[in-house]
Amino acid sequence: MTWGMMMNETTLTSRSELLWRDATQLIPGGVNSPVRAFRAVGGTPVFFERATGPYLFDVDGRRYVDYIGAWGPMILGHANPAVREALHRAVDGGTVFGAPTSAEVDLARLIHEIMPGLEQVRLVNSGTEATMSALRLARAHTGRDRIIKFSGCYHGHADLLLVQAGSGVATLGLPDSPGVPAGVTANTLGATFNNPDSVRQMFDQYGTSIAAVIVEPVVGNSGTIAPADGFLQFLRDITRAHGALLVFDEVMTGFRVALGGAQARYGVTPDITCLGKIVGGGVPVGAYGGAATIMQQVAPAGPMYQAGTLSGNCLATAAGIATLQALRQPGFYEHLEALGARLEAGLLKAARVAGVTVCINRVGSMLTVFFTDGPVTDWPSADRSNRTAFGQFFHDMLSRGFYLPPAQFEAWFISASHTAADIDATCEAAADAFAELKRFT
Ligand code: KE4
Repeated sequence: MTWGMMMNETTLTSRSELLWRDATQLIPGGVNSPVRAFRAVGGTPVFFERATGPYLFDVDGRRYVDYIGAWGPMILGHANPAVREALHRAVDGGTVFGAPTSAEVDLARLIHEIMPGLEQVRLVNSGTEATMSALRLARAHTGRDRIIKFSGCYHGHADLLLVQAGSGVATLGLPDSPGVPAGVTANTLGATFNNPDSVRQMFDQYGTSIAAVIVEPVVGNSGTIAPADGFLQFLRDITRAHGALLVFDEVMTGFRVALGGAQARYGVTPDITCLGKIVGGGVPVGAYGGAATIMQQVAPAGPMYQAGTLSGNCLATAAGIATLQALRQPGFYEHLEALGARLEAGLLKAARVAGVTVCINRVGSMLTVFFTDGPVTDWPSADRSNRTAFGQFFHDMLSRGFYLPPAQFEAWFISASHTAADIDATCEAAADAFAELKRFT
């Protein structure tokens, strides 16, 4: 099969092409979130009409094994029966009241039980809202203005965080988005993940004016990058020593890399935790939380303002509660770990046999295949990946019925609904895709 034939095969999704033509006329870039537009890999995005378990079905009825999982939320798999039942029950009683409900208390209690460091938690509607609010809170609590973030980490699209971001910003090569005034990012300092000296330099220079360090404790938005031994504890120690707050952006890692998130997996408790994705079970939910002494700053308990019409709505709380309850089942994360290890081993073997150089980083059920020799420990090393090779691999796998994130700098996600047979079929397809790639490079 030639590369050209593969492209024809991939783009042989006629209804997708028709829909794409309308979408690009009516929606900026044809999508409601940039990374979906295939800009990094080329070709026409596939339009989907339904999903169940680990499978997506496109508008032409083709089935794909899904490794995006809606970019993280679908850890149980698509259309999970318990989540559907909870949503059906909720929707029959009304979707949102704009007034307190018991389900909001139940979800807050569940989050606290799973992540005890969140003595209090505020629900919002997206990960962006969670991180934006968390940093406003850190500034309010400390009375300081400066923030440290890490290159290649993406924390949503709030103005102050669109600096050296990862995910779609890195994919689209948008160094710093237009429309963000210089004054807004002037207090956002950039450091390098897994590089303590880059953080020390900032504190040496700006120590008493730094309100917080925000970090993806396991980076997902440069592709998957695990913290080096001791790095998270180093951040915990240096922020405490300088009176700054440590903010874990666990929008992706929360309930993903362990039930209690990265803070449980690595035994480091931040001052503020940001959540999203899984906590909503596929319905828009974000959250931020921490010690009551800090959260008491948040209106109406305190002066730091943050609000949201649909925060804690009945559908969000129903789906979130059903999802978190399912994650607490014994053996859930052991099962995900086994699937992740199986996929990693199978992909490494497939690449080795084909003679293709890749570096695979994995933490539990999130992983990334970098087309570089590695190791990949930070954004600069991730950035050396061969984007063209990734694009060819992506389209070959897509044509074989496997839907990977359409960008090198993203994480693949495995759900509890994936089977060993799905994993093995993925590795078999990858063996052929790597072999094809070898022919072109
Ligand atoms: P949302 O505002 O998209 O709900 O969350 C922003 C966010 C915050 N923090 C982390 C660690 C995140 O990964 C995200 C969003 N992740 C991207 C994928 N890398 C969402 C996909 C998209 O942008 O369409």
